[in-house]
Amino acid sequence: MAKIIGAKKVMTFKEINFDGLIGPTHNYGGLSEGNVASQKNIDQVSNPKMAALQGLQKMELLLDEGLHQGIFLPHERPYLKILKDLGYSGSGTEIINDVSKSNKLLLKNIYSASSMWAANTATFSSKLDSLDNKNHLTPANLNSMFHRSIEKDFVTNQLNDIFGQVASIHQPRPPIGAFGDEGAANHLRVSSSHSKEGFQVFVHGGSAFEYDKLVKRQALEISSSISKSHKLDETKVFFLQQNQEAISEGSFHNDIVSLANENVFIAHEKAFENKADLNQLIGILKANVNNFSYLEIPDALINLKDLVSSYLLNSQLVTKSDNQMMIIFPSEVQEYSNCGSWIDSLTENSPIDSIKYVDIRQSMMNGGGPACLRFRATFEENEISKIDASYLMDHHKIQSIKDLVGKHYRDKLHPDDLADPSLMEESYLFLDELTELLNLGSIYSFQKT
Ligand code: SUG
Repeated sequence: MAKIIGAKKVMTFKEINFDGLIGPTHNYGGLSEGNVASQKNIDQVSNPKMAALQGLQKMELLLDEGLHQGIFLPHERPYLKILKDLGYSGSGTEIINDVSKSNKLLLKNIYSASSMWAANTATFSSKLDSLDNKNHLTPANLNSMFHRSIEKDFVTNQLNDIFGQVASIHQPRPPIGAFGDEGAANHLRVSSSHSKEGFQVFVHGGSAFEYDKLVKRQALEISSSISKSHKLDETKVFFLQQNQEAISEGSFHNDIVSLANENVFIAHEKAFENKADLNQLIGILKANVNNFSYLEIPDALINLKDLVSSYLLNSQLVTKSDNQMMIIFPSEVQEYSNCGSWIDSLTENSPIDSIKYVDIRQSMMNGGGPACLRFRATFEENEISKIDASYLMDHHKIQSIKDLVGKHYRDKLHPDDLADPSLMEESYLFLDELTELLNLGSIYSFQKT
């Protein structure tokens, strides 16, 4: 019998974004050293309701543009488990009363809604890039800041629940000293398209073995270990060091000074420490990636200070379902004329087709722009159908979450209010009703006791 030779199956990969739903305890605690906005806005009054609605509106924009959109749930805050581990005991109210008297800073830390910045959730590698042909995910240990380091256990559980059928989920890297990992915020993938194998750029602050006063959140050793355990093809993996001046000016993550999507790579002139390493990388990408487009922002046009306060490059560059590229800027960039002149020529000078602006001011005031609020992955359509659908959004679900936010969230919150035990009750009630709305059962520890 004659052999029937079918056409080679073309795999099409689509982008999916998971945003961190902004939790009811969003506040300006001033917890992140090296993060200019967090330090500047310490002890301002936040509006958690507006924050969550702004985040949900950004998700709606992506849905409207035909992209897949999911959410990560807010974490259980206050996180009493940590306080119990530290020796506090009694009822929730007793514990909150005790810690608010003895250690206000600890109270702020266990109340932080920082899990909203989903770019720091994990590092993702596509099966197209892994030698074992599997998708890989490593939850970030977020070891540099106490309030963020307490995210990793719940993150690991959520990643297993959401992506367990489509990816190998690794354990976070051990939380030792300077061996920090801040996830996808320090990782770029450049490829001819989402459906083609890509080049990986891991960006780090330096070696964990080199002591420095500067807070360097991503250690070279961690980036390298992720590359190994994700079984990436070493010939296509690059490690670039963040420019130390950029870190000291407030670029605590690389996604504040550079970004990439498919064949587009944009960086500030001072994003990376070593120009020779960067030039070598650009040469390789030019030679191997179809229509590769590198755009460098000169310091003379937009200096680091303006770049960091506008968050121009913390924008979300996405490929829509019609394969057109869209960039989503935080509305703050419109206050900077130098950013405006650069944006004006963007669609002519690059493969980017359209530009949008979002108002996410509540998150921005803590140093979280459009790119910080989302975790991005690429999957084949049949894999997307294996992602736990409870976490996937449509307009109807977003409206129901908005209604729940409207019912439970405060519109004013000062860090002093964290001492009020009724905030704990309100927060847990919201999370409980949210898990009911999404049919998730009991996933928080307060639901299990
Ligand atoms: O880790 N802010 C976050 C902002 C994270 C931004 N993420 C990316 N660039 N991908 C951080 O510094 C501030 C919390 C406070 O001060 O209350 C905070 O954690």
